[in-house]
Amino acid sequence: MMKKILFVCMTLAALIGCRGHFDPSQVADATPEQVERVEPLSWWTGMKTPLQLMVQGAGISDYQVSVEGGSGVTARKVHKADSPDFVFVDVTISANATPGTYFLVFKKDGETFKYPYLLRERRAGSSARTSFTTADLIYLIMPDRFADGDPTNEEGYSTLAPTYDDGSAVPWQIPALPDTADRDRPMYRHGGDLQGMIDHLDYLADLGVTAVWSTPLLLDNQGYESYHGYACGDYYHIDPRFGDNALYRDFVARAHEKDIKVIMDIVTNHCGTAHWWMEEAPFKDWYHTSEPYMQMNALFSVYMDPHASVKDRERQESGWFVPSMPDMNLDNPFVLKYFQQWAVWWVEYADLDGLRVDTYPYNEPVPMAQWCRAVLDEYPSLNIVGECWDMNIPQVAYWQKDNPNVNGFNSNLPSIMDFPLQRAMVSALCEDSVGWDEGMTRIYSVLAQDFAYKDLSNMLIFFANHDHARTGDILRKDPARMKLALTLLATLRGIPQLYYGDEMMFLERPGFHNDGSKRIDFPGGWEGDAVDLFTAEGRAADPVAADLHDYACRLFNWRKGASVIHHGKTLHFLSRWNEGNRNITDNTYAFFRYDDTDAVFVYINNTSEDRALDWSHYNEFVSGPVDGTDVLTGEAVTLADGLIVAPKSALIVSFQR
Ligand SMILES: [Ca+2]
Ligand SMILES: [Ca+2]
Repeated sequence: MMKKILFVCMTLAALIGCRGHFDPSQVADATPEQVERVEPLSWWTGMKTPLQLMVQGAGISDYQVSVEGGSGVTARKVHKADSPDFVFVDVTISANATPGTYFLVFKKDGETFKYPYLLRERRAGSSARTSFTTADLIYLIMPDRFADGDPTNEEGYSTLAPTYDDGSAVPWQIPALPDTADRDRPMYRHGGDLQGMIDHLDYLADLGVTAVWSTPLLLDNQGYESYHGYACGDYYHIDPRFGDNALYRDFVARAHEKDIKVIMDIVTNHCGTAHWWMEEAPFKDWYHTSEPYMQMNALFSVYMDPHASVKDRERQESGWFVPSMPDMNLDNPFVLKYFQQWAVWWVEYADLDGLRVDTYPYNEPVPMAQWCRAVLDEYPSLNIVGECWDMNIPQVAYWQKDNPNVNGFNSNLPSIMDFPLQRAMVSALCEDSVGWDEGMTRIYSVLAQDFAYKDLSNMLIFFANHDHARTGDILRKDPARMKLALTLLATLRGIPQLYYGDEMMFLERPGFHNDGSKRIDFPGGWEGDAVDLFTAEGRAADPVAADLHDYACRLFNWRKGASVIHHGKTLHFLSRWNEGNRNITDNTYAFFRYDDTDAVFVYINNTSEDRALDWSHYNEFVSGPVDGTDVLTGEAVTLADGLIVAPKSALIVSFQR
């Protein structure tokens, strides 16, 4: 079905008067053919990031471009592209520039037309915005699978037309959206959206969530499997099946009202084959060619391997992620600039609290490091976490800001995802064997390599995300093991991230086995769902979900106020000891998180038997019995020899030093 909605911005020109010699009423508005697109959609006064507009229109490179209206804004330089249908305009915005609507004026052989451009006033304190830290619990949502708050938008027609602050229409043609909604099919759209996320902010706040990372919400107009959003079709518009730009901003504002931060998922490495610029790109090298098609090799070692071949590096850097996702060429300075100001635009427009960068090491490393620096120049306290999916600790460490790499490379990326710890956690918790390197020893061994990381406080820890099998399935559908996973997430060093539904051990949808079936619909997110796990009444019908939810709720709400967990050091003990001339290993793990005044003792019993605490084993930290508080029950408890910890359970005790 092909429908087009044209937003022609006649009203803007008429709405706002201009000073100076330029009289916009005397000049024709650009038609959508003359100026099809200007990005960024708008900008602000008082920004550090220099503005470079991308203008698309038939034969636009034949025109001279100037800026009229207001004061203090000029077109400094116009760059031609390979295509005559694009120009890039460097715009100078002086310190005394006034906010309001300006006009891009295009002139050629006596022909003149104009295009309105909105310069907003920057919100006070914007550049000093703070971000997600170890004090947060990040909750990862896949919007299509979370909750359907607006059943009328499934075909891509938002209930809200995109508008600027002043109510005028944003010029955008909503493309035909071919992928259909069908909840019976895991790889199709299911209809979850921004309104659904807004509707359940209270659920998140009650759980102890203080930040939301959602998988991409921007337009993904691929014909199939578009629900995940990672094949972008338009970097400046929210997919109408999720809502629109204004609703995204509303979601952030409402999240902030509940002290929940919002982290945007950034994909610079690739777009989708249905992206508008795949019909005509500004430059021939805007993205890496698919002729011949080159598949990326997922080989991050090429950047630090002294023996790496050029061939392997080329495939890593320039190969396509999959045939439906063209690989962007960040070595083209206009592409890099495009993505730098795009990220800044979304932070500023939507009032974001952080960024998550997808497939980080698939981007060209040096331009991507410049991207990070540019974003952080604008927002020095913003946190950015990169997906560096590798199990090799020195290679993961390589990607963190200021890591002393032998080749001098500095990614400028503050935070990295701790994939080695993720694998250790799920492997350990489903193992009952007690070989030297098995069970809980895996976690001990991974954390023992923390010396490799530049900034431990910026390790993002998790036991699952949207690319993994459901942890409940891996942990043999055992709620007790799931509680241990939640315990580790809440008490180990770093910034914890929980994947939606893991608080209640969501399992893969039966009868299917693909990415979509692991990304199941949150029960209760759709009208008519048989079970509603968003509410206590609904959970009452599912005792396992209710019990796990209660456990997670206690744990994460306690963690919110436990600054020793946010900032404390770690002291951990290997559970292996001598018995005669033999080493005995045990499937337990004990550690302290501590600072000068407070401590938390965590003991994970991953065995199938009771374990009696050998408290004197830890006497280098504290000697003699200690009175503390059981974090899970709130009851007083004395840490001493012989304290019993039940099978497959955790003891978490906080005490004063
Ligand atoms: Ca919907
Ligand atoms: Ca790439």
